[in-house]
Amino acid sequence: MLALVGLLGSACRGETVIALFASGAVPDAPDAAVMLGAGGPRAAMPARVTLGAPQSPSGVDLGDSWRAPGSDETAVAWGDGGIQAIPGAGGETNQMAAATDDEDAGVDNMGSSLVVRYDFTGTGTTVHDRIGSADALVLGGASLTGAGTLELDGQDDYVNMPNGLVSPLNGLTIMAWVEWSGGICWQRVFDFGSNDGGEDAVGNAHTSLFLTPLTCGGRGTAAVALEVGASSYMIYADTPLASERMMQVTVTVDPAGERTRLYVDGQRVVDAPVLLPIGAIDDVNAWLGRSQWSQDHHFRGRYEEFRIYNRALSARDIREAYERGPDVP
Ligand SMILES: [Ca+2]
Ligand SMILES: [Ca+2]
Repeated sequence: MLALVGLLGSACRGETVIALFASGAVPDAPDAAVMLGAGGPRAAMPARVTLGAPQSPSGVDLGDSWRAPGSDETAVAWGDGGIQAIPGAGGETNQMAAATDDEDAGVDNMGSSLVVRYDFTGTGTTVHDRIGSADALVLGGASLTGAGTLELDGQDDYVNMPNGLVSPLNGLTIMAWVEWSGGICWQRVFDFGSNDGGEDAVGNAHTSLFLTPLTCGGRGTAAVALEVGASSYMIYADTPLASERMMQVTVTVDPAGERTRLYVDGQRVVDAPVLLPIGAIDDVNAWLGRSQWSQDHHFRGRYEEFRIYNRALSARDIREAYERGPDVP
């Protein structure tokens, strides 16, 4: 049995790459051990460190993986920051080899899983939820265009959604049609969480589930992240989101497969063996276009549609949704 444990640290703002961990059936590795590769890709023998010990490995890149001798278990580097373990995050053996392909796992009841839908129709500053009662409010001076869209100015505009939309969910899909106008890193397509400034304020994030079109630092790509205190799960795309073009972006968190995925225009661009702990989010600040962190800039661009589904949609579902377009749930 492989215990897949997450990593923590000062991710998000950190520069050091981190690791992931297998423990359990690895020969000579007690359950409390972390397998850490520090020798670059496919190192033959990972070093072992103790859970909780801060580490700043060098020579490790995101996506590097190692297989322990005599074991089917694989460790993968997948984040930034120091290393610590999250207890109780058990998993199946051989997670990497078992990477699932759900291309054919589409189902027909996508609509029944849709719990929040904003189409941004109308005028004024109320964004109506077309599924339930989770109406949202536009703040910062922006207002609905009357053309089924919302423009945010990148200065102070954002959308405030009701509390508690995502933390009760088991699986999750967040899907949006947005046109990003580019600009500085760490903008947010969405950010669900909390910070030390309190509700409706910004500060230092306590919890945060977000999608950024562009990370700061050397990587400079789009990323999905979940921060819980000092812990951070970062899942990177290979490129930033394109700017000046309307696109569908979709994040799924799949507890069954213990995976998080990012899709752009119906195509899967990231498939990470990471289960984001959605239930750990204190989502009192549920925003489009605004970060929990006070130093981050607001999103500049246009929203056409935003949806929350209460399960991880399949690749086929997401492709179908993309082909139908933003106005056809
Ligand atoms: Ca729309
Ligand atoms: Ca709130």
